[in-house]
Amino acid sequence: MMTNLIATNRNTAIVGMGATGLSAARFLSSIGKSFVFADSRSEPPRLSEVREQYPDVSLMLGPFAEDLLLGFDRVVVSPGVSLEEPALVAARERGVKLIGDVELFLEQATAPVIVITGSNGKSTVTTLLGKMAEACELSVGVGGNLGTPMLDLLDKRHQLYVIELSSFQLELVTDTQGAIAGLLNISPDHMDRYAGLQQYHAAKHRIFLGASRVINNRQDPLTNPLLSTSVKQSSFGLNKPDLGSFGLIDDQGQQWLACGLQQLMPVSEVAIKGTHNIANALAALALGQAAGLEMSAMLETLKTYSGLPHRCEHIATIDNVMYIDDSKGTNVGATIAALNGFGDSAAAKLILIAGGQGKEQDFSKLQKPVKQFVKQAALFGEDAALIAAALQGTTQVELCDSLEDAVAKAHANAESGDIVLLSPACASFDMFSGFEQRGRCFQNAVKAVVA
Ligand code: UMA
Ligand code: ADP
Repeated sequence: MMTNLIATNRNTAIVGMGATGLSAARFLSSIGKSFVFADSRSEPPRLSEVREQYPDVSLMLGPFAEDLLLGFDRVVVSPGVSLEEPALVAARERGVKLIGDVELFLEQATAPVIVITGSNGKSTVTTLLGKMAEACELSVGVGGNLGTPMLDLLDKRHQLYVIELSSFQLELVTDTQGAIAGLLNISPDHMDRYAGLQQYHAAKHRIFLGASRVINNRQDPLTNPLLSTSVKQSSFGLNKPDLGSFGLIDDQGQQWLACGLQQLMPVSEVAIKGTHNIANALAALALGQAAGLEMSAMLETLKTYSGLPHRCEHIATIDNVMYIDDSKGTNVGATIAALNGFGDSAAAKLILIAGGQGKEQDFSKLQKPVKQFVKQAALFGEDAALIAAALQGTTQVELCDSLEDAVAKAHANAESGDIVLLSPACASFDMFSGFEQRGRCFQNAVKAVVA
């Protein structure tokens, strides 16, 4: 059991004045605890909001001095700040307690909690599970890395929480306090923050610490939990399931979602499309079942839930050319899934728009699906040249000045039956405020070229 993180009236610093930092401030204020703020930026974006709401709270702004946090008992660290930051390393060495919003949240939550992580598919599975819980008429809090900070979800009336966790948020987690934990998949991401895949993998696997039930992807060995057999485990995958697990069964040429031997629903009736989304649907069923959600309500949800914006979202079909916005494809693994998701019918019909901040990824992993499916790659952004070098010899490459330029080039080259897919495999922060703005820019550019 975790020691009570908020009981004592201790000297607390909140590091980071973003969504998490502000939610921690609201939470601490609501229980009458004092705190100070620190942010390494001299003018963090929400500075005026903080000054207005917390006129009496001290703000420590600008690059962190190594001894900045030594005088505190406890530091609430925002996920965007690396634990390798020298001020945090020094604080930890001095015995200062570092915590994240996950620990504060889990200590307060009075309803069962489902926590979900993975390199890709987290937001889709989290949202889907939220809808499934609503279909079961439960009061449910849905958020975390998805958007709404989890501390803002706390509500005694909730009967369930569904929380998306990033590897950053998991770094300080030591006990998920009996949560139902799901690890969807692991492929390299955030390699600019981690020393290597091993460190990223270790952060993701912290989701299993202290969990009461665990669900993993049996087709992705990197998700295998290293746990004692006393913890109840089940799995999902796109192959035939074992008893108690979720997967696919072929029945006279038709694929069915299945639990063990039980056929649940034809795959063709699932509203979200693409092979990766069928895996997401199975993961949601496995997690939902572990939380006691009613199967019939979950299956009904799968028939209607059409997915989140900017995840393989169909934007328009013009002159028989389909335009797809997968702006949330922010790493190589996501883009590979998006390309494979169209299946063999898309061979040599895809025009891929990709690029942005590469986060030190290995783009050579794109070679195989690009060679198989992509007739042209229109590349833009900070690391376009790196991607072009990795794709050499696999497809025709166009280097573009901007996303608008990439859309114009794709439009000019597209023929009837082609698919123009924005799936950048990169972060967007070199040119945009985030993947949403990049997606909106793509959609506007599509409207502009076809006008
Ligand atoms: N920053 C500084 N100095 C600081 C504090 C932050 O430069 O002292 C920078 C960070 O490096 C980062 C930015 O400010 O570039 C935001 O960092 P933050 O920790 O303040 O982020 P929040 O606004 O609290 O938002 C976080 C998640 N962001 C990150 O982990 C970077 C949000 O996920 C999440 O929705 C929110 O908490 C609520 O839980 C976003 C994200 O990009 C969607 N997540 C990454 C991903 O999905 O790949 C992990
Ligand atoms: P996350 O929250 O983990 O970023 P999302 O559900 O927002 O995941 O999906 C982001 C992108 O990842 C999608 O646009 C798609 O390209 C890809 N993706 C979604 N689900 C999967 C999956 N199960 N496996 C691999 N890639 C996926």
